[in-house]
Amino acid sequence: MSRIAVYPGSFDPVTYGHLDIIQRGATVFDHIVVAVLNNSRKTPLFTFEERVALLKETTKHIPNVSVDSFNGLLVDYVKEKNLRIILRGLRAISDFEYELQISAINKHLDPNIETFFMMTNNKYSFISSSMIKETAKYHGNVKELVPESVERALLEKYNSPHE
Ligand code: COD
Repeated sequence: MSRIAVYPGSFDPVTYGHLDIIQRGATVFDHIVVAVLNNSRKTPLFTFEERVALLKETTKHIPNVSVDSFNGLLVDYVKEKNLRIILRGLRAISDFEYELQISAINKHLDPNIETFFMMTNNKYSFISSSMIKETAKYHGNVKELVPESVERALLEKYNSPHE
């Protein structure tokens, strides 16, 4: 039986923190489906298409990783794909409370679903997409925090006359 995990998120944008979880997850599970939420409550900086494209570009070297998207409830997406494992990353206590809540509601909605957590890599424990955006907005250096393609995309966003 092959073990396929869904790694869901906003990925606005993908960081080395996310990529570390994907990379390590891909050594534990047979396949990782990175699932990008399309209809977020928050207004993302990057469009849905841009977030998916950056994820595809930055994970293309890992053969057992694919990128997909979902709308609505995560449990419905996971069920529809005939899967049952959700993979999430944990950084600090602040993540724990939120993650505990969403894993509990997901379990309530579908008892067949199991959420697995991977601890952050110490090197990337302080990285979040929101901090990356704020740093890039004020022209701080994000070089070691995101891949080059993401750094370029951030530069374009914040140098564009619409921002
Ligand atoms: N190190 C380790 N892990 C990290 C790091 C890092 N530096 N940075 C982020 N992560 C982890 C996060 O902890 C998370 O597990 C994952 O990477 C993705 O993070 P984000 O921030 O891109 O994505 P989120 O947390 O905004 O994604 C939330 C979902 C989209 C999964 C959630 O809102 C959802 O499922 N929405 C659909 C509606 C639904 O079903 N809701 C639940 C019932 S109410």
